[in-house]
Amino acid sequence: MSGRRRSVLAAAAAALLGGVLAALPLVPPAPAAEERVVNIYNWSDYIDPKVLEAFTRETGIKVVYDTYDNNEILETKLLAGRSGYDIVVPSGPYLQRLIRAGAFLPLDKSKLKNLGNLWPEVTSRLAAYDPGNTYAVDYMWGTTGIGYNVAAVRERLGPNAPLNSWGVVLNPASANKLKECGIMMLDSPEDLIPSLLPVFGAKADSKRWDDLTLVTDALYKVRGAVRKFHSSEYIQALANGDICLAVGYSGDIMQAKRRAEEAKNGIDIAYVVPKEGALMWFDTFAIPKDAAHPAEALAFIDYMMRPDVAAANTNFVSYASGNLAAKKFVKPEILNNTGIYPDEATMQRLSINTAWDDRTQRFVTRLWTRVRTGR
Ligand code: N2P
Repeated sequence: MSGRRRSVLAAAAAALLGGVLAALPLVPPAPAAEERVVNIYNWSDYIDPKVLEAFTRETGIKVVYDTYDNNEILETKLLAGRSGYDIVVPSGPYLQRLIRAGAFLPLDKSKLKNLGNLWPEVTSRLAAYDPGNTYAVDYMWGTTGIGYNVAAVRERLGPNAPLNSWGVVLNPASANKLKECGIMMLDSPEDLIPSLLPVFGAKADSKRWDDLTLVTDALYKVRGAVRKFHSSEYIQALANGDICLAVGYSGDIMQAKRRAEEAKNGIDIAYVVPKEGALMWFDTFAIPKDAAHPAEALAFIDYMMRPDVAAANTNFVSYASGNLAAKKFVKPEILNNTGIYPDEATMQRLSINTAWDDRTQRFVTRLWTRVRTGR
């Protein structure tokens, strides 16, 4: 190769390299679409895993998914800040407290094209916690009641014992008869206290300390018959016959029933909203103020409000969806189950509760510690 030819080539190569360098951006390249991520913190046993897979397939957004089983854990993390989550699922009164504490971003509703699928009645009830529905949309709603292993309980209480009353667990003679076959209760004063207040003639939303104490005094008297206060273990324990009674959440008890049926172990589980009344609650999607991926969080919330997706979750977890348009995709056996979608008569017995102020919350924590630990 001649010297002249070589220098022409070198000049061309230098020009090419210069062009390439000039075209290189000074900032690092944006992450590829497949690196988009959303960090979700949701209740345990509360989603169809196939929905998460489909969301990633359809949007390219990876899901990192953690679970909890009571609102206090969530509240503590959010108040500490830097939770690392983009989506959380507080229940009404905790949503209310956390909104007051400035814990959430307002939802950019222009990004939520499926908002119109929500159930107006559920949305308006949620406004009691989130005025103007600014920060949250409903995911599921349900009740707190009693799950029975019907045969085991009837064997101990007699074939005609009425099971539709809180007396089954609050009456020490009755609770003691069930002690050996196993009682579990939610480790959740914000569910137990409002559910039981009507038994004592008080309103479920009473904030009077005397009223709150009536409930925890009654629980204190039967605490010796309770094997464990825990907010999620009862599903499997009921399903496999380790316990015969759980004070728990509607859908979780239905999941226990389904697990027993699938295992064909002969255990028949029933869920009851006691005649004295029970709590109706709402669990909502909200975006923490310091979320690193708010756009992905909105994409996730919008996806969850698609009627087919909302119905897939309800069909899987046996909780009523906050999505009215989803109803036509919900399996009839779930839609017609009044333990999941309460009928009018059951609705009449259901109450909602609002947040305790901080002083009352601390008082309740002390009352609850006494129930749990005996001290
Ligand atoms: C899901 C329990 C959610 C109900 N396992 C609590 N509000």
